[in-house]
Formats: sequence, structure tokens, C-alpha cells
Amino acid sequence: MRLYHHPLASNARRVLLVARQLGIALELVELNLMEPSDRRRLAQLNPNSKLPVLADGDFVLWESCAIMQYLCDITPGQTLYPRQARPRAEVNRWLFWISQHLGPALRVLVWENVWKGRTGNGAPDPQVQARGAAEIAPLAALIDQHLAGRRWVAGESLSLADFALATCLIYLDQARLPVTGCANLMAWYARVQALDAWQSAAAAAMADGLSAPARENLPECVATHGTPPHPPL
Ligand SMILES: N[C@@H](CCC(=O)N[C@@H](CS)C(=O)NCC(=O)O)C(=O)O
Repeated sequence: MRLYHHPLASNARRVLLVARQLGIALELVELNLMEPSDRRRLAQLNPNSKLPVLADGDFVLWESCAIMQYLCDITPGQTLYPRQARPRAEVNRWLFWISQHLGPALRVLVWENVWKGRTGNGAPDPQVQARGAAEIAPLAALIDQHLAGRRWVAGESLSLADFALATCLIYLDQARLPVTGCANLMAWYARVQALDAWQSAAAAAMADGLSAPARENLPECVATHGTPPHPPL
């Protein structure tokens, strides 16, 4: 199976994490969102022109949560995505919440504080930064409260919901996400980061390919919120 990804793409990282946790070997193909030829290749694989994309033989699948679910569905005996209706619904609930609510809110500050300047789109706008922080606040409070007394996001064990949530935070410091005061969330994040799969997925994602300075200048989830400034082609 082949995964088209980029080392800095958080949505691709969550798929790689799940694959590592499940023991699935993926052939990694790095697509550079700044390269016109790679962009053309991506557009042929995914009409949304976004990473990640999985190719399993002639079956091509995009949308990171759908890919994570697929990897579980083809893995006998896995526990990350329960088969029973209610535990599965519990995982689905958080996957949708992360995709629909938390992820888009976090991306405002990730754009303003991480990618905007790097892509030549100017300095952060304090009003947008304030809006981003205000959007995050109630959602961060909600998940922090939910995690009080819990080890994992959904049910009693590690699940796809943990990987989907954790990869939303990979720009925690750079984006200055206003969640570091959320003690339960931070304790949970440390637990996820302590997993072997976390380290191994990061190492695999960053292995070979581009040089470190080139990586520094690459945008990732830059076109997924508001009026998206696309990375220059
Ligand atoms: N809902 C999609 C979002 C994918 C997404 O936004 N991918 C980013 C990288 S993390 C991307 O490819 N951005 C390039 C662009 O939007 O032009 C998923 O979960 O797969």
C-alpha cells in the first residue's frame, strides 16, 4: 500500500501513526505542495488536491479519517476502531468533532502564526489571531473537561480518536495554540507522544527526501480555512 504524504502534513501524519500502530507497512511517497509537478500528480489522485491519499492496488482513497478507518477495517483483531455499534459510534463522534469543529478552529492560528509569513503572505493579523483564540477557547475547554479522569478520548482504550486529536496539536508551540493551560489535555497529549508509534511515525515521515531548510519553507494545511491563501506554485 502506498501513502502519498508530506512530512509536515498533520492529516497525513495521523494515517502514518495508525499504520504504525497496526503494524501495516506503507510505501511512503512524498509530494511537495510547492512543486507544480507534484501538485499536478496530487490533483490526479485527489480532486481536492490535498494530502493524504492512500493507494491500495487500484483503490484510491482520500480523507484522512476515511483512510484511518479503512486501515482498521482491513486489519483483523485491531482495537483502534471498535466493531460494536456503540463503541464505534463513540470513536466516530470524536472523529467528526475533530474534523468539523476543533481542526478548523486550530487552523486559524496555525496559518497566522506558522505559515502566513513563511509563504510570503505577510505578518499575522492581531484581529484574526484574536478570532482564532476565541474560536479555540470553548472547544479546548470541552475536550479538557472530557479528558478529566480519562486516559483516552473514546472509551477505555487507545483509538483513532486519539490519533486524530493528537495530530491537530503538532504545531502546538509554533502556532502558540492557547491550550497549554488545559491540564487534562496536556497530560493526555504526553501519553500519546510516549507511544512508540508516535516516535516511529515522526521518524518515518521525516526520513530522507527534502533537506531541513527546504522543509522549513514548506506550507502544509494552508488552504483549509477561511479565504485560503494557496501556497505559491
Ligand atoms: N479533510 C482532509 C484535509 C486534508 C488537508 O487539508 N491536507 C493538507 C495537508 S495537512 C493539504 O494537503 N493542504 C494543501 C492544500 O490545501 O492546498 C483530510 O482529513 O484528509
